Amino acid sequence: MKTLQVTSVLAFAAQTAAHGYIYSVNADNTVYPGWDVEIDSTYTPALARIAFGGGSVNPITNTTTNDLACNINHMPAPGAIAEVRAGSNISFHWSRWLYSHKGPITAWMAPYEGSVDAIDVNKLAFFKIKEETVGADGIWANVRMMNFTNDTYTATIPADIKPGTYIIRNEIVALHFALSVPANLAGFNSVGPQFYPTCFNLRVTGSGTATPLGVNFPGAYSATDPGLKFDVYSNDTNYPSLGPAVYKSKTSVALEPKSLTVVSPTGNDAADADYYAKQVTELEGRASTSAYFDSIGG
Ligand SMILES: [Cu+2]
Repeated sequence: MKTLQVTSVLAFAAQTAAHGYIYSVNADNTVYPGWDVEIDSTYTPALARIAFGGGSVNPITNTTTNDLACNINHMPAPGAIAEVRAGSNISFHWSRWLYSHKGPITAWMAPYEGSVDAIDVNKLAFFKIKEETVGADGIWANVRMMNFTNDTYTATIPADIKPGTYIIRNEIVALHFALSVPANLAGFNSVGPQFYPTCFNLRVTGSGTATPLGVNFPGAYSATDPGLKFDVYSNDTNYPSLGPAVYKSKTSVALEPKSLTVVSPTGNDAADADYYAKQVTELEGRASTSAYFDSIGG
């Protein structure tokens, strides 16, 4: 039916607009722009970002694709780097996410050598530094993030890792369609897990020596993993985890307090005002689209 097809296309476009992205990162008390999918790609020359750019917010639905490492379009490579002290916190600030998209949220790090534009993200060895899944209260990581931590996900840089350059990867895995897709959404969703990763460029300082073993993306997950076949509509709170265990630092460190710094998104005060105004409009629009998709379970 023609009307139905048109509706499906519109719904697909709207659903794409509903997915969130990381628009800001607080790395050891310095706030960096993330990658604003609607705004950043409109600047020439490219803005210097700690994020791998591109801007796809679409789900990755395959555990064997190269896109699993740092998302679909991960160019341009970062033109900036965030300096963090081993043992400090890093917070990823997402635009409004979706309550329906239940699943684990993780953070990973991988060391690299040389220039960031020359690295092959599929050859990096990522170790997991944090995994949040479903709590004993039945509340999933995505819901916790939306309701209790102001849409931010925070991980701690392991205190004992060797100083140097790293890629940090924050990923939401959505399992709401892992086992089946409801009839009203079947036209534009396939059965299976969905992956939403983003990567950022870090320089870690400190005196650690640890070099945790890592895994590659793709490679870390398999479509048959119990953690990807999990029924998020059950009341089961024994989620089996996904991928390797979280790396735990063997040491702790007492860091001096550091005052908050905000990095300008454009390098120019007048242009920043315009940038932030556009961003607010964009974030509000996405929030209302997300709320609509939550209301229909999409
Ligand atoms: Cu989705």
